[in-house]
Formats: sequence, structure tokens, C-alpha cells
Amino acid sequence: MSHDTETQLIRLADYRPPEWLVETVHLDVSLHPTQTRVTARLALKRNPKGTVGAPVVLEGDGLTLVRLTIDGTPLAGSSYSATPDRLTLPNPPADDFALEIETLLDPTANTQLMGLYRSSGNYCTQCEPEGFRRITYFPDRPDVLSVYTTRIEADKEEAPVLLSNGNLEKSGPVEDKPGRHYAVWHDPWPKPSYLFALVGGKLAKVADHFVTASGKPVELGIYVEQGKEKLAGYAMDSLKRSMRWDEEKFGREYDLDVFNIVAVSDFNMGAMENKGLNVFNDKYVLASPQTATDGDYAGIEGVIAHEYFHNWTGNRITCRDWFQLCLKEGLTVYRDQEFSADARSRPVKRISDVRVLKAAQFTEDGGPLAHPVRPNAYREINNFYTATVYQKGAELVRMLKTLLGERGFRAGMDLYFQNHDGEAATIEDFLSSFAEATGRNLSQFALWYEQAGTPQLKVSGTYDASAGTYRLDVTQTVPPTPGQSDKQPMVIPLALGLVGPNGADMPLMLGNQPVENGVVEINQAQQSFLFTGLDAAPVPSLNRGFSAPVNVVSDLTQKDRVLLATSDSDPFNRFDAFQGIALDMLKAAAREGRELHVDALSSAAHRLLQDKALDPAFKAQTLSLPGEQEVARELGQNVDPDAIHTARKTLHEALGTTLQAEFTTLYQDLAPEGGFKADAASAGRRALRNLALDYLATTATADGIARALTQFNVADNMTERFAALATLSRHDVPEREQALNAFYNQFQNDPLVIDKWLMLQAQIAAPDTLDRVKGLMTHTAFSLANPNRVRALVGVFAHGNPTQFNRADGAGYDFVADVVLKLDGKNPQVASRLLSSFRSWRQLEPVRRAAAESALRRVAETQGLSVDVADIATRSLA
Ligand code: B3K
Ligand code: ZN
Repeated sequence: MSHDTETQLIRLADYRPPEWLVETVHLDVSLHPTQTRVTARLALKRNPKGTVGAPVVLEGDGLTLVRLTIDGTPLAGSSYSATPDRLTLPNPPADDFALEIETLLDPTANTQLMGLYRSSGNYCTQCEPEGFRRITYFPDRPDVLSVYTTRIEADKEEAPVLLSNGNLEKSGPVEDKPGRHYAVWHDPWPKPSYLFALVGGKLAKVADHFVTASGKPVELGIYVEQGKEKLAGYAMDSLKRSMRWDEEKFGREYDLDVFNIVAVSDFNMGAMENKGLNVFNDKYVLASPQTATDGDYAGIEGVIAHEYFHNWTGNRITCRDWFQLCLKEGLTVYRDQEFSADARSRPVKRISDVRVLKAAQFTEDGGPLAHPVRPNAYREINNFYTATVYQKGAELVRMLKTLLGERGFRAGMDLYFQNHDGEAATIEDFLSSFAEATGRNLSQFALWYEQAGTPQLKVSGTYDASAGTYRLDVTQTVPPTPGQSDKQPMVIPLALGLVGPNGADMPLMLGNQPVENGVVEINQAQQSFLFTGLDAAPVPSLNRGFSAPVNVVSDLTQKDRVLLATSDSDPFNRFDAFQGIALDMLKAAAREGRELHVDALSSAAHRLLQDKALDPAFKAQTLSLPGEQEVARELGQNVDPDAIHTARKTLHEALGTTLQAEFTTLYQDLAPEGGFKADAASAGRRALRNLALDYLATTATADGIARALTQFNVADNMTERFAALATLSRHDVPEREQALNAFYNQFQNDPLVIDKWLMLQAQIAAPDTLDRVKGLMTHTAFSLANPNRVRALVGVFAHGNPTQFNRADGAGYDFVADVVLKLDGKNPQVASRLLSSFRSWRQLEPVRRAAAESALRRVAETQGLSVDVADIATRSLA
């Protein structure tokens, strides 16, 4: 890792095909805690599409070369050059030859958690995007696809389990080496190096099996630390359901004899889709009712599905280069969202996905780190595994489906799989599959991949009673973003309805044609639509189901929103209308200190709560007030996080007080019956009951706190216990410390639960939280080497505690900057992710803005930064 100024900007426009291909890779890995020996035999072949006479240039990252041979003969020192970062053969002996490279690695010293490293004593790898080059020299780019055979050798005692990609070919004791054993794995599917994986260690296997639609048996294995076997049941069930779903919804079957998942406790992100050998952060595998919340269960289901779905969208069809990352990530997020929507409640899933999109992606898109879904330049690709690539990328796929219809979408997907299986593809390949399948020109749609920024739709309506018409005027603008000042109009599928005074949908006719599927297409800067046949003035219900990732600015009144919140046939817009009423009030209160008049909101809440037809999970989502960061984003400038916090707290208390009787009844009515069930309906009831608990605790009576403490004490599952603890943690009462201590004592041996304990404390909106967080960093439960601990404590403080991270004295910024710098020497990826918490600094009021800027500058000016951190610091300040 070198300093930013020395690193080249890599541009999409400079893409060239690889000069050399690698047809097969034979790896021989002899595991040792500090001296792991890797022999790689690469069958190199000149790419006919490359430059005549090009040298062989292989990437490395911190490698120690031991030996180099060609077709068995050691290479003379003059015929190659090797540095830790590169191996060059200026005059390759032939257009087709076998190069054997021996390197020596120290997995114990690998704190970056990229390449081969150790977690709880076990060996594992992470290669995406550029970790394979930390194992051996290689053309480490996704468009070089090779067939891998991997022999792993290890101490039988230290690593009884040896796994790699593909199918197991042989295993047994190593002759002449007592105590050593080996396994040979072969993966018949050509793949890029980033999908390589290897695991060795003391792991317990949870076994199951699956028979594919065409009758092929598959052995399933989930490997966990010994003693944790009982915690893998939900993950296994999610895996089998994902495998079936992909067959039913996309016609995709699994393609190896085995599918293995390994859960490790030190992992930079959620999980990794290595071919046939997914490696997971154990947070997304391990669950029991006593230790995991409903949210954790949903997370496991979603991530297991996501990684499994990558087998087709990512592995069988991979990316030509890292600019195309959204080709696999956006599409696979879309697929996992749809899977969970089918498995749970579709409207509720949509609401929670949009909440994530707005919180993470809209915020990113509105700040200095904004970039297109397909970026056109990067310094450090690890910094582009973002909400924009993932979540906005998924929205683009969803819009395609809306524009093309269910059948057109499926036909396009089928053609994409048919035409590009086994290839490293591009967004153009993806889009042209849909264009070809449906005959639709998608060139304007492609702008969604090129133009950053959240489009804004300004919408106003005029009703003409005498003509019975309603004219909707729509103006589209895409705000300027770094490097992109002028934008072109995009294609925006706008799902809408016209709601009559009685709350029912009115006819949706343009001229005498009904609007197909209730979707109009916006494709110009300005457009008008004249709806006909209306005998009363309608209230427009816009962007139903959040059909496009845009900001809609309309002239709806509070009364209009109340109508939509209480009677829109589109559940998403009921949610959105309710949130909109709250948001308007919070903005006015935070900005102008305007008083909160809660009547409209509480009567809408009352009607929602009384509506028997509504799913409890939906009610819980709708009645959860917009977050403080959402209010900040909506305010856009001169943000005072304390004012927002106060406004939100006041509104929360006012609603809790007004609806006290109702929430009390609800809390009683929803009391658990029978044992814990993880299904969506049961989770929804718990969510609504916990919401009631939280509102009731705000009512300034001792009752609410006592109720929360009782729930904390008697709960037989983590969802209820944790919700009660979260509620208590938001109040400055003695019960808070009492419960936090009890929780720690009960769960101190379970690091994943301790993360929850750290998280809640990091979020407390009180001036002593910073000291508390600093203190917790020295607690035995904390470790700077473990990404989950760092994210739970420091990550949550920086990203999830707006008042204390943004302390007016700048101490929150200084603290986070210090941790970033300290962490950067160990794990640049986790450090740079933490630094991205500064991304909205320009929106702050002047005092905080200056303090944040100076902390950012201090980071940027530090010598010897990783490229990862230097890149975020530089772009944040630009
Ligand atoms: N593809 C991996 C992410 C790798 C991130 C590298 N910084 C997990 C996923 O999206 O499925
Ligand atoms: Zn992914």
C-alpha cells in the first residue's frame, strides 16, 4: 500500500483485454501459522486479442518469492524481475508455457484480512477484489478465467478440515510427513481469481442435502466453530429455500456436487460468494432465539440467499472489470430482495429496503462521495463496494422489470444467462440482452448507470372540474455531483394512482386509454400528463411502491397526506405519506423551532392502528418515525443535529402520550403466546409490540420504564430482550445501567451478542457517551483486530449517533479520526469504511462543519496512509 499521490487513477476508458490468459491453475498450499508455502503452476497462454510481444506481468501484494521455474527448469535471474508487488517476464519463452511460482506467506501476521489469514486459529481466505495477489503472483483481474485444482496440506491436528472450491477429489495422510494430511479439490468451472477460496481448521460440519430440479444430488455443508453446530439451522434452511427459489424464479440450478459455507468470526464484510465455498461473517450464519433478534434472522436469510444467488449472477457470469461491479452486486441484491419479499411480506420488505436505500444511498449520493452506479474511475476499488453500487444498482434492475414487465424481464434474464454463461460481462451485455429480448431501446435507460445523484421530480397537479381532467406537470432534474455538472434527463418509471376524496382509486386514463400497469414514463426534463374522466379532484399517489429511486417534491397538503396515509391502496405510499407528515413537522421544528402539532399525525396513527386488515409489521414500520439522519438529509444544509434530536424526541413523546391508551392495549393484546417462532408474521407482532413499548416508555411516567425492565427480565428470546434494553438505553434512568450490566453478565461469552451491547451504548444521545465509548475500547470484550467489534462500537458511534459524533466541540470527530489512523496500519478497509462517516460534513452548521473539516484534514495530511483511507479523505474534502 502506498500513499495516494503515488497511486494511479484507474479508468474505465483505459480498459484493455488481458495480454496473457491462464487456462489452468494448480495450487499446492502447505499450511503453517507463519510460513505457509504456496506453489502455483500456471498454464499461461498469450491472449490472441492482446498486444504482439507483450511481456508477462503478474500482480503481487507484499509477496516473498522463493522459486520460479518454467516447464520444470529454474529461471535465470536475468530473465525476470520480482518485487513484492509485481513479477515480470520481459521475454516469455513461448506463447504457451507453464510457470511455477513458489511464495512464502505469514497468515498470522495478516491483519488486513485480505488474502490468506487466520481467524480464531483457523485458516481462511478473502480474495475479492484483489486478495489473490497476496497469495501468489497472478493476472489478478476478473476477466482472466481459469480452472483451479487445489491441493492443501496441513497438520492433521491443527487443521483436520481442509476445503477449497469445487468437488473433493482425494484426501489422506501425507507419506513421509507424520502428522500431516492433504486434500485435493477441483473446480471444473473456469473462474476469476477473486472467487478462489481455501479454508483449513478445526471446524464442525452441519450436513444436509438438496436435490436439484433436474434430480442432481448436492451435499450441503455449513462449517462452524466446534460447539456451535446447533446455531446453523436457520442458515441451512435459508440455503435450501434459496436454491429452490432460484430454480423456480430464474430457472437456475446449482452446478457442483457440494456447496459449502464456512462461518468465521473475523471478516471485513458480510460474506463472500467463492465458488462452491462461501465464507461468511459468523454474524450471518449463527442464530438461536436466545441470541438472535428477528432482524438478525432476516439478515441471515438475506445474506445466505445473496451469496448463493451469486453462483449464477457473479460466478457463472462474472464481471469484465471492477467498473462493472454492479453487474453482479446490484443484480444479486435485487434477487435477494425478491427472495425475501416472497418469503416474508412483500410490502414490508419493500419499505425496509427503501429505508436502507434512503439512509445509505441517498446520503452517499448527496455528498462528496457520490459516484455513478458504474463508476468511471477509481483509485481503490475496495472503496466502491458502496450503497450506490449495491442498493441503487438493485433499484435499476427493479426499474428495468417495471419498464419491461414481468415476462419481458424474465426473457431478458434468460437471454443474458444463455448468451454470457462462462463469460466476464459488462453492463452493455446485460442491457442488450433485455433490448434484444423485448425490442426496446435502452440507451436512455443506460444513463442510470452513468449519472450519479438522486434525480428530483417536481410534480404539481391541476384539476379542471368542468372538463373532468387532472393535469400533472412533472419536471425532472438530476443534481450535479463530483465530476458531473451537467446531466441529461433519465427514463423514470413513475407508478402512480389518483385517489378520490373517499380514499378509493379513481380511473387512471390518459385520453381514453387506461394507463398500463399504472406506470407512466418520464423521459424528458419537463412533461405533462392529462388524466381524464374524473368527477372530483384527486389526490395523486406518486411513485407507488417506490418505483424509481428519486426524490418526489409535490404540492400535497397535510390533509392530502392524511388521506393517503389512511387509505391509499398502495401500502408503500401509505407508509410514505405517514412518514412525510412526520418529516415535514420535524423539519419545521428543527429548522425554525416551530411547535409540533401532533393531531393530524396521531389521528392518522390511530386509524392505522385500528385497521384490522393491516399487517402488524407494516404498522410497526409506518409508525417508526423518520430517523434523525433522514431529517438531516432532507434539511440539506445548516444542519444542527441537536435540534433534530430534540424535535424527534418531542414528537415521539407527544405521540406516545396521545396514543398511550391505545399502545397499552396493543402491548397487552400482542403478548407472546407459546414459544418463539422466527417466521415473518410472528416477527411482525413482536415488532409492533416493541414499538408500543418504546412509545410508552417516553410518556414520562415510571410505568413505561418499569414495563421495559420487566420485558427485559422475563423475555425468553433476544428480540424482546434486546428491544427492551434498547428502549431503556434511550432513557437516563438507573434501570439503564442495571439492565446493561445484567445483559453483559448473561452474554459475555457470546461475542455476537456483546456487539449488540456495544452498539446500544455507542448510540446513547448523551454528552458522556464519548467517554463511555473510549472506555469500552479498553474493555476485555473489545478488540481493534476484530471488524465486528470495531463496527459495533466505533462504527455505530460514528454512523449512528448523530448528536455525539457531531458534538459541537469536535471531540467526536477527533476521536473517530484517531481510531481511523490507528486502525489504518492494521486494516485499511475497515478504517476507510469508518472514515466515510464524515461524508455529510458539508451539510452541517458552520461550527461543526469547521470541526469536521479539520479532523478530516488531519487524516488527509498524515504520512503513510493506506490508499483506502487516503482516497476517502481526499474525495471527502474535494
Ligand atoms: N462480493 C462480496 C464483497 C466483497 C467486498 C470486498 N471489499 C460480498 C457480496 O457482495 O456478496
Ligand atoms: Zn454480493
